[in-house]
Amino acid sequence: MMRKKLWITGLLMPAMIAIVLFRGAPIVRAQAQQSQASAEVKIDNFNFGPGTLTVSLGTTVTWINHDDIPHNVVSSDGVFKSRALDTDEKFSYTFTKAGSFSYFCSLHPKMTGKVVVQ
Ligand SMILES: [Cu+2]
Repeated sequence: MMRKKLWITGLLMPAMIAIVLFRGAPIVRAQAQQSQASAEVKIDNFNFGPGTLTVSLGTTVTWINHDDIPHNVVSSDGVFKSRALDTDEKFSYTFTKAGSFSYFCSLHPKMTGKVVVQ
């Protein structure tokens, strides 16, 4: 009887600790994402600046059009796509996967840029 009780305790305790640990993990991750940085790409004189932007995972990148004509921001791999941005309009995208993301303006395909997510 005594041995059986000990055996159950020995099995249940690690299981309960594991549940507590696994339950706690997503909360920590959510808080980490909320404190992530943001970055900015300026669209000016038919250029994306900086042309290559390097950010950490979870960063929200905002493109702002400073030109007098509309531009958009279109991912080469279909990851994100903005509508046409008029002067001073913004488009934001949060990068949740690591990698290199090339993009362009589909109104002026020679306008290209890249976001590197580490
Ligand atoms: Cu453009």
